Amino acid sequence: MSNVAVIGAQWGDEGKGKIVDWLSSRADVVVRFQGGHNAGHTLVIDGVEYKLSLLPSGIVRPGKLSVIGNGVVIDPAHLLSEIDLLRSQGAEISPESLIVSENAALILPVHKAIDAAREAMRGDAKIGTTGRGIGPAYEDKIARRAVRLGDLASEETLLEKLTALAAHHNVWLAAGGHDLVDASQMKDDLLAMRDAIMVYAGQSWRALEQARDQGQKVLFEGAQGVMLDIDHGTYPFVTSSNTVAGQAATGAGTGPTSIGFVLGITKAYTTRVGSGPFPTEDFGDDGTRMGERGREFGTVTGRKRRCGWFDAVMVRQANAVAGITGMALTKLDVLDGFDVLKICVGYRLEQADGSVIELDHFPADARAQAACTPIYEEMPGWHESTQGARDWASLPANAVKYIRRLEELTRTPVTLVSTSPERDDTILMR
Ligand code: 2SA
Ligand code: MG
Repeated sequence: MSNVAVIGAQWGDEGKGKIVDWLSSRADVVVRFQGGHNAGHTLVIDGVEYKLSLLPSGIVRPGKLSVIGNGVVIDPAHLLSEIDLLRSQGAEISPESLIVSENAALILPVHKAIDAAREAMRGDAKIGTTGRGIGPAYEDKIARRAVRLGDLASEETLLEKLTALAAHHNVWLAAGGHDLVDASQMKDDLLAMRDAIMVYAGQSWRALEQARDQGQKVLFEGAQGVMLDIDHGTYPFVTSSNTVAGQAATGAGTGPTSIGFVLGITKAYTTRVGSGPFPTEDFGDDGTRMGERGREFGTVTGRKRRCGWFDAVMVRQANAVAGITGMALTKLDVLDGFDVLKICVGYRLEQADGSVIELDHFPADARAQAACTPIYEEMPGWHESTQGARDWASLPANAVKYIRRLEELTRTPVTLVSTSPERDDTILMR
């Protein structure tokens, strides 16, 4: 196995957790490279359920090195509580098994407050963020005023940076009638966590350099999905980081040549949480059935996910921009029992002059994205159960046809198919 990057190819929640766990059992190093605790995976190992949102999935497996790369935004209080929770469940977490990049930007309580205030201001146009302060923390990073993990080492540096940060944010907070933030209070709160957290501070690039020198296998663990990418997604209804495979290198401290295979996790239908365009969303019985059969509720915020048909136009585009080598098709069993399956193969878009054009790609403009209506191709469904299928031969003929058609339309091979949350209910293709 070469080094693998796992990327969600839709809007997150594609079922990365199971696949990442399966791959992390074969890797030596597991690294997160973007996002923060807005991600959420549930892993079930030997009957114990672990909920992870910031820590890499390797953390629950003895003998693996977990790395939180520089591209991640870290809420230090959350990091410590997640470590405590996993420890209480028996995971062994030590500075030998966990390295957190010293140049990762921190999420502070002020970021969470700004996230909430902005969402309230947006009203109906709200993005539907996870409310974790992710966006405002990335803004500060890009604006070069972020406090980074390594800054905790010096009380003086910390106070200096927090003073500048408070001065910046208080202007806006005051104007909106919000509570102001106090630099010295923030400094004291961070210093109270310093000893517990700094034992893990290190260089993610060095961990990857060592892995390379020792011929170890690295798994790059993506969060969210390509359509939530800050550049390539449904902007502005996106998260504030790059979620594509290119970011795996940048956000971990290595180069693109370190990544051998990019596995795109793709649900056999489509879901989305939060607001924003979703051309194939189904508001009728079919969407309801997908939501119920697929138990489509968010891991982080518990929100109900919007459901709809597979969008081959979007996934083809996602596969191209994310550099996806092969797809893992998940939750195929949720489609059991449908008479007819629809696949989106293009969009219709009405122009200002009333004429209608057809598109073979998802447009960049937000208005156009929202106005796209899907052009569907229909395929016969199957009534047999695919749940728990472990080999290609046991899939109904129509399920095989469906998968083959998705490969053609997205121009990407399906590398594996997942037929239940159980690790072994996975079909490896070719
Ligand atoms: P934010 O909080 O600024 O990142 O929110 C911006 C938008 O991004 C969406 N978002 C997500 N959508 C689906 N899943 C997410 N996390 C997964 C989970 C994790 C995963 O909860 O299971 O699959 O890796 C996630 N995180 C952010 C959010 O709904 C807003 O639309
Ligand atoms: Mg998830």
